[in-house]
Amino acid sequence: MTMPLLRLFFTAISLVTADHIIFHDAAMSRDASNECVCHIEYEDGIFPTHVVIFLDEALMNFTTDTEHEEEKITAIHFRIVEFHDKLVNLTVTVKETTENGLKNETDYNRINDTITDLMKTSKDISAILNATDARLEILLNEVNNVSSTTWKLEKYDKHNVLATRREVTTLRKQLADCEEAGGNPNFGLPSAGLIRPAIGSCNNKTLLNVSKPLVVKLNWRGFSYKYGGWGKDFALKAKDKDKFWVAPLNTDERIMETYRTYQTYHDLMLYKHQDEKSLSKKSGLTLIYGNCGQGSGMILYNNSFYYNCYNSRNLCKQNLANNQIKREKVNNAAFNNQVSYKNIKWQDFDFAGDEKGLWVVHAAENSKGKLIIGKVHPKSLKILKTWTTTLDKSQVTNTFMICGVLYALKQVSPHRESIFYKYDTQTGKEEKLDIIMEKVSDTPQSVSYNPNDHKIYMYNDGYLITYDLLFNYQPLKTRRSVPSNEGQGALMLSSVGRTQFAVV
Ligand SMILES: *[C@@H]1O[C@H](CO)[C@@H](O)[C@H](O)[C@H]1NC(C)=O
Ligand SMILES: *[C@@H]1O[C@H](CO)[C@@H](O)[C@H](O)[C@H]1NC(C)=O
Ligand SMILES: *[C@@H]1O[C@H](CO)[C@@H](O)[C@H](O)[C@H]1NC(C)=O
Ligand SMILES: *[C@@H]1O[C@H](CO)[C@@H](O)[C@H](O)[C@H]1NC(C)=O
Ligand SMILES: *[C@@H]1O[C@H](CO)[C@@H](O)[C@H](O)[C@H]1NC(C)=O
Ligand SMILES: *[C@@H]1O[C@H](CO)[C@@H](O)[C@H](O)[C@H]1NC(C)=O
Ligand SMILES: *[C@@H]1O[C@H](CO)[C@@H](O)[C@H](O)[C@H]1NC(C)=O
Ligand SMILES: *[C@@H]1O[C@H](CO)[C@@H](O)[C@H](O)[C@H]1NC(C)=O
Ligand SMILES: CC(=O)N[C@H]1CO[C@H](CO)[C@@H](O)[C@@H]1O
Repeated sequence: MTMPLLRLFFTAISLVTADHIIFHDAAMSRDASNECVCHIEYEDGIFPTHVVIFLDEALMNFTTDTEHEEEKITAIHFRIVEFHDKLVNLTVTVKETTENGLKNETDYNRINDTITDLMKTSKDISAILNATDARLEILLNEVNNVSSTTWKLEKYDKHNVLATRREVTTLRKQLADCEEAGGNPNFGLPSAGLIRPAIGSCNNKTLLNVSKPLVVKLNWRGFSYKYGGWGKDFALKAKDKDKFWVAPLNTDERIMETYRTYQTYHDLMLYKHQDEKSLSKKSGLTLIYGNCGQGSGMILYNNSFYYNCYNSRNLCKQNLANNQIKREKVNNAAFNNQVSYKNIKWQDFDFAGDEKGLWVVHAAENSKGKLIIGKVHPKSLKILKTWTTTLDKSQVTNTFMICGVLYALKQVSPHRESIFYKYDTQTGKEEKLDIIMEKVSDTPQSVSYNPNDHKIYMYNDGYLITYDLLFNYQPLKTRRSVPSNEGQGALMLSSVGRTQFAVV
């Protein structure tokens, strides 16, 4: 008798905002070959992405409006001080006049002018106050509207997550029941199809596919800040692994002058409680950029921020705990936009953090622009070992590392990239592949893998985006008494984009 094989079908059918899972009503079924089968689909547009975009814009508007109102209030303050001074002077003059009498017409005119002036000032002030009141009321209404929208969003979100969890639990139970009914000798062990690849392990962690993109947010500086990077702490089991960072470059698309970190996803979503680091220094009237970053290859790794130092072939590292900056030169490395990625400026160096540690990707003056992978010592910033690939760095849009394997991207259309190449630093083997990654906009300025949640973080023309990963599943020999060819290709859903909202 052949044992029933457990299978989970995963069909993604959405465009950009795939974020809700629908489980088919039909009870767990068995197909012709006696397999337990259940279907999962992603449905488009359930999560109100448009509401998030509206909140983004409203928040941006508030910041501008509030600054505007503050300016007006400062102006009023000065006029009131002036009014007060004039009033004091008038009181003195009137007192003198009552004591000594009016001497002549000049005296009288002087007092008359002062009174007229005061009346005019008082009118101006009340007009400004009146206008400010009205404007403040509108602002207040808008704040109320936004907070109720935010509240709705959160409420929606919690329900969605809970519902999804309930569905997953039901599904697990159904699969277990089905497996048991088939007399599976592994009964009692977790269902094979639902095991996620272990965080930190590199056992057969071969990338097989990526999900649709999930647009998390626009960066905090706005639409015009098209270059930059974002993500979490990419060091395996980092102490603060839920901390987010967002680092938009200046609009010159070169200098990283400032970046922000957020302790929680909630804070990131609402742009709240940020810790902002400023890397430029003022000297008199000029700004000094020596400690600033250059290009979009930065990452946060083990609570330090790693980046290419401005105008140099140095690697820089800022310790978030004490703000201290350390730098180290990479001899012979191409720098200052000499060998960047394709259609991306100033990214001569690209950091990555994975299960195996800290990496930096670059090219060298004497490597004819070939992409070099360097293993970096996190403390000393020294490059411990390098691997030279056959790829032209300038022909690749971006790269990321998983378990010491470099994956490289190239553009196939404005909304699609292909992961077309990989290089294994363990074996020195290169391979071609073709995994399509959809984008919301043309250019992926920064693409990084996070070993702590198996997601890819992309900074896509100012939008912050994540992808879930599908790894190849290798059935364990002890798990099935009858090995099947089909098991080899079965997909495993490593994690679902929407679960991020559970952090709220
Ligand atoms: C990756 O998944 C998509 C569906 O999201 C599918 O159309 C595509 O064929 C898959 N690619 C590979 C290489 O399996
Ligand atoms: C933001 O301001 C712009 C310009 O004044 C306006 O068109 C837009 O509706 C505002 N957005 C929100 C969400 O208040
Ligand atoms: C008040 O009187 C003093 C002395 O006469 C003069 O210097 C000052 O400018 C006056 N202030 C105003 C606001 O007119
Ligand atoms: C008016 O009286 C003031 C002193 O109170 C004096 O300084 C001024 O010269 C007089 N003007 C005329 C036109 O007499
Ligand atoms: C007082 O000043 C106002 C404005 O300058 C003028 O219109 C008015 O005629 C003056 N009054 C006298 C009595 O001069
Ligand atoms: C204040 O504004 C209201 C309407 O906005 C207007 O009717 C009133 O005349 C204004 N008062 C002043 C002193 O400008
Ligand atoms: C709140 O904003 C939304 C989106 O612009 C709008 O449709 C709605 O009418 C607003 N509600 C109030 C009470 O202003
Ligand atoms: C992170 O830093 C701590 C000390 O601050 C160290 O013990 C740990 O090994 C580091 N982790 C990685 C992945 O480098
Ligand atoms: C570490 C590990 O589990 N490696 C296995 C990966 O899969 C191949 C077969 O596809 C095995 O031969 C390896 O032992």
